[in-house]
Amino acid sequence: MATDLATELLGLRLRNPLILAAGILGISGHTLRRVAESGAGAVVTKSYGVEPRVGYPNPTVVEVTGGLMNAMGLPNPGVAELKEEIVEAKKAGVPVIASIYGCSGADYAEAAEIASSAQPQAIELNVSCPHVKEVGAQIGQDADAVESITRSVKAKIRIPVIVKLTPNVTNIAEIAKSAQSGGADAITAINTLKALAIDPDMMRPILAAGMGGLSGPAIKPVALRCVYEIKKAVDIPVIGCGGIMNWRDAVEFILAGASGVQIGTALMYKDLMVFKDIEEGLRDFLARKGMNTLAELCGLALAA
Ligand code: RRO
Repeated sequence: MATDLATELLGLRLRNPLILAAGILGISGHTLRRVAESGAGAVVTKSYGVEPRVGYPNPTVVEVTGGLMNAMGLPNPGVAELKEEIVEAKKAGVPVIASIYGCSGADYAEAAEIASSAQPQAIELNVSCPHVKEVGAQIGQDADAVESITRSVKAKIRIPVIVKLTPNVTNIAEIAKSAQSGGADAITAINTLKALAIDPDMMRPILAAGMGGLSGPAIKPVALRCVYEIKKAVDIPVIGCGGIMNWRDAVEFILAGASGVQIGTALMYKDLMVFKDIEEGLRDFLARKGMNTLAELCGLALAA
């Protein structure tokens, strides 16, 4: 039997477990389609809310040791605009996941309902942006809010709901359990880590918004720890996200129990080839280990 990277996730069949993370190349259907055609197994859109948002002024991104910091401020044209982007993205033939945000259960439910009318294959609830007040990590740090928002969304839509969590909490496993109690079908772990960069010459924070979210290789061990802790606490699938740059990183997340991995910052360093590169590396790794499927690898490190 040949090595097969196909992954069963949320009742969907992904040709491989490599998913474009929210926020990178995800605002337009054309870029989503390009990413899908470059080898991703599924793609996640930028986070959309009920109302349009301009986002923060520049600078919104800065490179730091070990990765990038961003404070984009959720720029998006409003979820009503998402439909044509999803229609375009779906032409590539891989699952499209719509990321949405809000500031209350009613808000999330409305955004989810509008987004699902565009027929994405799943919805990802962003309850974890580290630097936009009221619509981000403030929700994701509150276990009761995560549970009730998830429940409100599940009551409104039929497609699978993924909840993307923030690492900026004391006990991420408890938050994951709340998402599961609210009816989440899967968890994505993690969003960016709240961080600060200061320019010594300017004597002020570099990003216009002050604080930002750190992504990239610097956060990989934190993300891996979160996936491991969550997987031990819940029964639903976990999607790993945070600093995955190559096939070895992807293998580590799968060993920690991830059923799929999201890739974002690596695109800034490695371009769209990253999906094919990681796919090839994963295939070779499985063959070297005498395994045929990713399911054989998933969670093996949890027993240790
Ligand atoms: O738009 C952003 O500034 C942003 C979001 Br919504 C998020 O979820 N995570 C992040 O690092 N930045």
